[in-house]
Amino acid sequence: MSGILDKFRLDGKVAWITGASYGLGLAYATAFAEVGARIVFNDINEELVERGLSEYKKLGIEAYGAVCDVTKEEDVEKFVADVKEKYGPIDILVNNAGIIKRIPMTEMTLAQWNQVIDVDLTGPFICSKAVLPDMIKKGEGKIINACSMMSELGRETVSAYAAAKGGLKMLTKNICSEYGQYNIQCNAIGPGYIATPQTAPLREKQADGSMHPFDRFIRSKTPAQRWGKTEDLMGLAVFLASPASDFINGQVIYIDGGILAYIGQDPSALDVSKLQAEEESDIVVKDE
Ligand code: NAP
Ligand code: GCO
Repeated sequence: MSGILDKFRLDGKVAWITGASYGLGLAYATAFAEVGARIVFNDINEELVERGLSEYKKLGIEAYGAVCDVTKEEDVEKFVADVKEKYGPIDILVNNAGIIKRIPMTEMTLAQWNQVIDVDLTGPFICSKAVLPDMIKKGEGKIINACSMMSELGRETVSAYAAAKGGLKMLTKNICSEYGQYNIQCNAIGPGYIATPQTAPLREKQADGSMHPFDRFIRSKTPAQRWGKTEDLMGLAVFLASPASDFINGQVIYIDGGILAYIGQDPSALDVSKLQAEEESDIVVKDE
């Protein structure tokens, strides 16, 4: 009989993490590699793929990376076929690639709305559809979706993102419902506010050196009073990708330092002097 820790291993499994050149995707991939998986990833352009490949090399991980837009079905089918030819069928898919546009709904164009829905909701549909037939044949498979606080909560300026992440929660439940009979588990990770480039605009210091009001706000909403780190998500990712979670299906598990459990405190009451300064390296603002 194998021990409990063996159930968390991914030896011989092919794990595809979408949009995994940096940020949360890189963290998931790093964790999977540590427990034995073969890592394959895609990203939206050559520059990002190169950046990813050099990150994995630095970490001692032999990863396969290629350009592939998750919103383009032909690109995705080609990526999946190439991986199958090189390493065999994909055992684990993490639908990690995502974008956000922080624009008030009345100012958001239809094109901007569609772009967010395409990447954050239709992308996971396309990628899951591409890997499911081989998972069904094999009689096993794991799909992990990147949900969000916005799968449960609304907030000003993120209408398309919230609609997509709420939809992704239901796609998670539906994949579970349709394909659970083939020993395929589809669950989601719902990160709270994690320090990555995606959230850098919300943490940027003000011109006078003071905290960004949203930074103060989110710490006052988080019992842990800090932003999450990418490492905070690694354990759950391995669990959901591994046989240790074989009877968990259709769930969204939130890693949010307690945000969803807490009504929050008055932001002005936060003792800022006690809060740790964020790593400067996290504050790389991306265009929205
Ligand atoms: P990120 O830093 O923006 O990384 C996502 C990656 O996906 C980027 O490399 C991005 O490229 C790529 N991408 C964008 N569009 C793509 C497409 N059409 N095809 C392929 N790749 C594409 O995001 P993150 O902060 O690591 O977050 C990863 C996932 O977790 C996202 O789905 C995000 O919504 C979700 N999430 C993040 C947080 C958080 O606090 N950071 C919280 C909850 C949920 P570009 O850099 O060119 O956009
Ligand atoms: C925001 C967005 C994201 C968050 C995340 C929360 O509030 O601007 O919701 O930037 O990072 O998805 O889980």
